[in-house]
Amino acid sequence: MKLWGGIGQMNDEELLLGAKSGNRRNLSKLLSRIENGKFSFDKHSDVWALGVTGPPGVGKSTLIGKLIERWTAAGEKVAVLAVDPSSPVSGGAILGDRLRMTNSDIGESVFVRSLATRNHPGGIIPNISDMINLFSYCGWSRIIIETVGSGQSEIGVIALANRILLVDGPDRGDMIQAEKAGIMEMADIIVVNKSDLPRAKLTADLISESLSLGSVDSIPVFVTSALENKGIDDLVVCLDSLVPNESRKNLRIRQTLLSHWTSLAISNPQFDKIIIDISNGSKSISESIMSLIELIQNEVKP
Ligand SMILES: Nc1nc2c(ncn2[C@@H]2O[C@H](COP(=O)(O)OP(=O)(O)OP(=O)(O)O)[C@@H](O)[C@H]2O)c(=O)[nH]1
Ligand SMILES: [Mg+2]
Repeated sequence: MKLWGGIGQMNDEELLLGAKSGNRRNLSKLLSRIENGKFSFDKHSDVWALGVTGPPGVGKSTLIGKLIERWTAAGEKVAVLAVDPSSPVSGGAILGDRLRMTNSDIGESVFVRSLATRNHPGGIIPNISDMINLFSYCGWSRIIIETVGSGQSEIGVIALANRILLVDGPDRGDMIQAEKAGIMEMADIIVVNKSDLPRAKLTADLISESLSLGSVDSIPVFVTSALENKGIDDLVVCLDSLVPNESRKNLRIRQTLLSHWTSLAISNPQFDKIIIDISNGSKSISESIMSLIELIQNEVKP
């Protein structure tokens, strides 16, 4: 029998075998190896991944908690990747702990992993797609990625999912950011949460209206209260029957490509030096881009 401490010595194949048969510690270890660039897993399977994004504090984690309850009750295994969870109550690991504490059956079918972008150059976590593939390979049938905000790196992350849910609060102002950032174009479903507060319905109507004016084809807009458990069942039905949209696929690939490219550039050890070269006039922007391409090429070569 292996001692607990032995897990660090296990090779990738041993860990993978355990993770596939339900060993959470093995899965966790492999996720760390992926995060640290020590293991890659690009085996494609029929992945079901949902990106959940939206402005801070609109109730994304609370809503995800409700989705988890519904899905685990229906026999699904739900994995959550919480990128930069900021909510002390429901974010990241605490969400998982709470679910495990309240219902051990649910706990077994839920896996929550927090990822901090501050640990990575340029705020971009590489290889999240490998994590998604790994979850799927290990039998996790619902994979959720939560991000907050609408910066380039968040969009790059969310675009890795093949379904996107944009969550807004009852205050319309926040959503404008998402529109500007182009997240709305990638969203398959929009939810206005906190319907127990005034203006949520009005906000949903305004969003539907602005969608019908634009070029975006019909995106369902739901109104929910995660707090009062309202509107969740309809949302789950819609999510379950959602077929990944082909026309949005290229938009997502575009975002993924851009964020990976940025990540490669920023994480290059010469990046800061190149900036100094531009700053003191010894290199032009186009010369610097050529240098970067060359550096990246040499790095990527086996
Ligand atoms: N009134 C009301 N409050 C809600 C609802 N859903 C969530 N909240 C509250 O809103 C606050 C933020 O909820 P979170 O679920 O952490 O929101 P979030 O969008 O995940 O937050 P970040 O990850 O920090 O961006 C908490 O105090 C929740 O209890 C809702 O439907 N109605
Ligand atoms: Mg959250």
